[in-house]
Amino acid sequence: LILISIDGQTLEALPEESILACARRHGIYIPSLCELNDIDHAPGTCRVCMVEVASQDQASAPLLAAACVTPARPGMAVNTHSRRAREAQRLQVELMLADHNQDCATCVRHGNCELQDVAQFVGLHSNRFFDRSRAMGRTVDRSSPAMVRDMSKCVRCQRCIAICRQGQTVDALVVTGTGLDTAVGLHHGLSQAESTCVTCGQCVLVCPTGALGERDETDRVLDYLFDPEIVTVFQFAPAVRVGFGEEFGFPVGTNVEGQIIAALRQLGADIVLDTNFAADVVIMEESAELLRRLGERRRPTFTSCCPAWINFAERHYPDLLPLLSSTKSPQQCLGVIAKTYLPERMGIDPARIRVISIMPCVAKKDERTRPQLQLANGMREVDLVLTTREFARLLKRRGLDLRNLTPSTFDNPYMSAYSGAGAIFGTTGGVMEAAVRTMYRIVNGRELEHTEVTPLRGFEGLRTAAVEVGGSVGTVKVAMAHGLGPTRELCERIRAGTADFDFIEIMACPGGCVDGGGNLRSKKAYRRNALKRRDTLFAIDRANGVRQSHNNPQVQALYRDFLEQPFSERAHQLLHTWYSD
Ligand code: HC1
Ligand code: SF4
Repeated sequence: LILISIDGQTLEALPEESILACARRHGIYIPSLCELNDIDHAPGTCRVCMVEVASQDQASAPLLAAACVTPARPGMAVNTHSRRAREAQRLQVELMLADHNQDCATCVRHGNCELQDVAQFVGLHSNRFFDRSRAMGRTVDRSSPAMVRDMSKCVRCQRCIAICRQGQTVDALVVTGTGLDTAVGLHHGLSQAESTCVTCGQCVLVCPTGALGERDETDRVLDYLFDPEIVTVFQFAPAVRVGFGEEFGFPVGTNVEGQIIAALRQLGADIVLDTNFAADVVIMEESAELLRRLGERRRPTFTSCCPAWINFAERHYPDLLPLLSSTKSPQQCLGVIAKTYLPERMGIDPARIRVISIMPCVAKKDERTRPQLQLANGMREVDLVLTTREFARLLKRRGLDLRNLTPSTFDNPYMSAYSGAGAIFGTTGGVMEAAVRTMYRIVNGRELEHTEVTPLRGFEGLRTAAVEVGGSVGTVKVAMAHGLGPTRELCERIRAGTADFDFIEIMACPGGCVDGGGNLRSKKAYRRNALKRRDTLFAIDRANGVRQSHNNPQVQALYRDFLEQPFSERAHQLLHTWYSD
């Protein structure tokens, strides 16, 4: 038993526990900035968590110590807010702000910034050391179509390096320089676009300030909305409806699909469609493709709807690219269909259409700029992508509060209905389960008896299962990985020839899109809400009268009236693509 005293209270500490962790467990707040318990990160670099520590017998004078890296020892007496401790905490924040861009009012993290929080807590009212030229001389990297790295707002906490290196195993980021010139950069001095970064956005989720973020495109959306010549077509991803409500105070995992539709209409959207519809279309193509490849004994096939996974394959495992499914992602399929089939049905000039996606994802922004993802006339399939965060910003810029909106429903008769299978795309294992439901039907001519394929569900980083599809196909060996650490493990096994799978689902973000890198940012937290969001997706599936993609009546009409059948010449031309290193 380790007993210590913190602010006069005798408390029990766990073996190897730091003073900070012990205090937090007992509800005592010590300001901290660099550490992030959810990713086991306590580098001790910011030193905002300074406390005074004395031995209980007061044999020696108290020492100042950083609480995050000082283990609790029997008999310690810790004071978190003595004058000396408070002054040490304040000095650290003041030093940190000395070369920090102070344009807080215009920063995207304003009001949601951990640095602002600690500055308030320590009572810092002015800054004796601020050196504007040093702050503004830092790198702002805008080379990526998806992300911006603004080092004038970086506090060198190294959370981004930790998540990229240990979590995602991409290891794109590194500490550069020394002393006052210490910064975070890309390996070998490369720009973000040239580097091995895959724009998964996980570093954005853990950044405590506005140093990392997506490229903000809310103004461009407003331009489209206010241009009378343009027909705006919005789509939103499966996972957005279960993650977005939190920004407006709804409980975690609330389904706010109806409120999002209402908000888009209030914004002035001309047509509101659902990415879930396109997820059903993807299943039609991908199931047919998989069965065809199995017949040719080409295995395994990887899913290809996650753009950060595609980036990862291109930059880290280019030899595996031929194994990727050629079916485009739901985002892109929706864009293509909205610029071909939809205008034909609705009598709109396709040149007037702009497709805008709302995605819980940063990498979707660079996916839409891929040169191979354009229509034959050079039009982009998707014109703009907003992350969930930007969408929240957009609503606030227009004075809309989700809580004040009456939920609405989709009304487009061509591209907004979805099956339960399309809905579960947003969680790890969802694409696989949706594909199995349709493959079973193709092979056996009847529906799978147990629609919910529970062996495919779960949350471990890497899961495997054998699914009995029957007929000429027999058993299909599948694997599902989420997060790039487990993905790398699987890719290595495939390279080494020690993996035996037919079909592999990859989602680059741990948890899948429900915890994608474009989601709302929490302070001092990482990945706490994924399970509740996932459970709501499963509930949406269960409540849907149509559980299989092939039974979606609008998908059936699309094939009957336009595409003919999966892998028809037109389907191939519009809905399939290729990847190269
Ligand atoms: Fe996803 Fe997908 S599920 S990639 O995770 O295949 O972003 O939600 O929109 O395109 O449908 C994200 C989510 C999303 C695509 C679909
Ligand atoms: Fe690393 Fe992903 Fe951030 Fe790129 S976006 S630096 S890959 S964590």
